[in-house]
Amino acid sequence: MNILPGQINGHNDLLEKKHRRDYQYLENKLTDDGHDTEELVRKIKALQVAIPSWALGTGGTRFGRFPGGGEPRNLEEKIGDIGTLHKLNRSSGAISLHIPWDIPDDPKAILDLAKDNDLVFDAVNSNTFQDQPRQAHSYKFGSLAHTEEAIRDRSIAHNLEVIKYGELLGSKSLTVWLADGTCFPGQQNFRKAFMRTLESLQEIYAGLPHDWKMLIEYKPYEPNFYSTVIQDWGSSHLLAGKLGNRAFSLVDLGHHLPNTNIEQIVALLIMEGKLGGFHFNDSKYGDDDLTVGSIKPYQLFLVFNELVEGIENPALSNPTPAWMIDASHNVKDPLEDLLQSVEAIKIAYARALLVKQHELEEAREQNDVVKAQELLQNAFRTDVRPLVAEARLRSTGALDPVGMFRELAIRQQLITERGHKTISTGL
Ligand code: PSV
Ligand code: MN
Ligand code: MN
Repeated sequence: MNILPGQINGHNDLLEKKHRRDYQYLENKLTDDGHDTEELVRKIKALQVAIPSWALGTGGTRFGRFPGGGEPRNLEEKIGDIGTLHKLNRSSGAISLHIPWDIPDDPKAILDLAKDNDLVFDAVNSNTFQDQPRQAHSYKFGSLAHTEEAIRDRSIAHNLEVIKYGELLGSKSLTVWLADGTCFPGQQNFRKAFMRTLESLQEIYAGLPHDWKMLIEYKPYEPNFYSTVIQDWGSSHLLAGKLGNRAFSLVDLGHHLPNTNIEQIVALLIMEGKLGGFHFNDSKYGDDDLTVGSIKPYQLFLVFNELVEGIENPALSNPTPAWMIDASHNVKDPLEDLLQSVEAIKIAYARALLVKQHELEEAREQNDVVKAQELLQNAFRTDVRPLVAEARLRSTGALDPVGMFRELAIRQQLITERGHKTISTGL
């Protein structure tokens, strides 16, 4: 979808008067409160959140899928869709590929197309949870943790192949999420399965380019429902620690049991310099991949508070994590949902930037519980939307990305171009 700068300017012209009023009010308030608004805008502008290639089509559930039409039919069209998002919000400038769902048959052409759309390739994701057509070995009973060496070897080879594709596209990290685990007590020896996983990961790590990271994702259940080999941050951290300094844990917000204190996990992983990646979504019951910020915005803010404090703290040396949205839905337009997701992430980030870290630390030292809570909630209760909009405006994005998506009838245009019934891969 070609969106012309003139169209964005036209949209912004209509909204700018109101935006200026709102921004002026917030700018005065924040300046009075001791914040440097220019610095805040600069930081918000710099935040880029990768879009996974599997989030552009309707995800569906095991009970059915209700595609909305005009969904991308191949990698080229997926890149086109992410390019559209990026033009609108200027914060979706990276794509995360899943192999073999999105094999770049002509990597050079794909790279050029991504460049034309102002996109870079973020982490590449391997897939050893689904059998592919004509695959000799089945992942039914696991992949990197499988009891059979031939299947472990096949899984290792797949990961190494994914790295090769990533290298051609300029990616710098491999994300490993495993479905390996069990559905029934007694099915597996926990320690042996873990050790087999470690050994397999060691072989992949040996093939990791020197400037790459390996990101190890954990998940407590699904598709296995009794145990998973990498069930929690402890298991992931254990593996990352044993592998070496280019291996990190990846936190996916949806991969925790209800009420887990995710912000505390983030704080400790950053303390260890081992938080490598972050997947955003939200959930009410489980890993149901709802839109980030739609259910627990305060939790998201608290997580960002740890991320901001941890990453900006000169005493700590955690690298900036790879940010990615990891959600797909059945009832929303996927592109509108991604615009909402990026906006929710930026709002949480902007609010976290308002936390007065020194004062918070002082309150903590003095056990002033009320003051600590006030400091956090003052930041959380600030309506930062004009700040986020200002950052977008200054990056040549649209003041109201979802509004503009609708004004331009982008979905209708995609349906005209691609048709109502399209097949796209995705979870
Ligand atoms: C499955 O839970 C999952 O959503 C993981 O979070 C991965 O990041 C993603 O699929 C792709 O492998
Ligand atoms: Mn994930
Ligand atoms: Mn997930």
